[in-house]
Amino acid sequence: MPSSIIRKINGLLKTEHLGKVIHYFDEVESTNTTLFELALKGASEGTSVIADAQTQGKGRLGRTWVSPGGHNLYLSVLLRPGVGASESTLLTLVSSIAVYECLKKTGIQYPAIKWPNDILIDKKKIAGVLTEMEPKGDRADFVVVGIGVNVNMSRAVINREMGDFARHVTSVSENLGKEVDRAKLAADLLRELEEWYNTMKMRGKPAILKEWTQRWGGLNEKVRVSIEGLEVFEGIAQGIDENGHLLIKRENGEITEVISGDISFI
Ligand code: BT5
Repeated sequence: MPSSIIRKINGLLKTEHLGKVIHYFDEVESTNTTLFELALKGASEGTSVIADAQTQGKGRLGRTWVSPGGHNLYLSVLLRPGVGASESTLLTLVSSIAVYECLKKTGIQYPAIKWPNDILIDKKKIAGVLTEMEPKGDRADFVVVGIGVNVNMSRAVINREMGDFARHVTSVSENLGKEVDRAKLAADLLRELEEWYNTMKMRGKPAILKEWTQRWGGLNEKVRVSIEGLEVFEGIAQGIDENGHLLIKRENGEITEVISGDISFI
């Protein structure tokens, strides 16, 4: 993704704030790390970092986001929402809705959100969101929203890059049967993110929880919950509570709240 992409994104961008300043790199360790440093130096809300490749792309809980150059979108956006630190998890839900909507508008028919931060198509992962927050007292000083979208990876590239979990991974081009313009996708995604961020600010938490749940692929699904790689228990996914925590109904009827972890469908 050459740096002329920034000019192209600027030409296509329909936002008021997000992405008005974009820092582009051919390669970084992690766009989230780069943007976090800019944020600590006082970068303004909406400042974004895009890279063609990441050498240490981050997932949650110390995991890796496989980030080869030439194919995908690795985007981080700085938000200064002025909310309580605990409210900032809402931004993961906001970002997941934005990715979902962006993919739909790109022509993908059946995306689904998987708790807490994955976007799947046919149970294969096409995108992931990693939000990182800098606290200031009991407030969030800022939140870095990192979004990775598999855009133009062919099946051969996915197999080469993703190794053992290639069968659980897909891309936009694999689903549409054609490549898409990464600059346009980036501009569209920034637009969606701004729209849903504004929705959060104007309509509040209940609206976001409702919109997220409508796009969630897990309601009433039987799932296995694991925390830090340990298989913990099975149950039926019931929904999320007001903190965005997943509610699982166990066999004995008890409801367990999952704050952080992974689920797989069974
Ligand atoms: C995520 O973590 O899904 C968050 C991914 C966020 C990536 C973006 S890229 C821009 C910004 N800068 C960063 O450094 N990060 C963000 P998690 O739920 O923990 O999922 C990680 C798991 O997804 C891995 O353990 C793999 O199983 C799988 N995975 C890794 N790379 C993948 C890829 N490119 N496509 C699909 N699945 C992948």
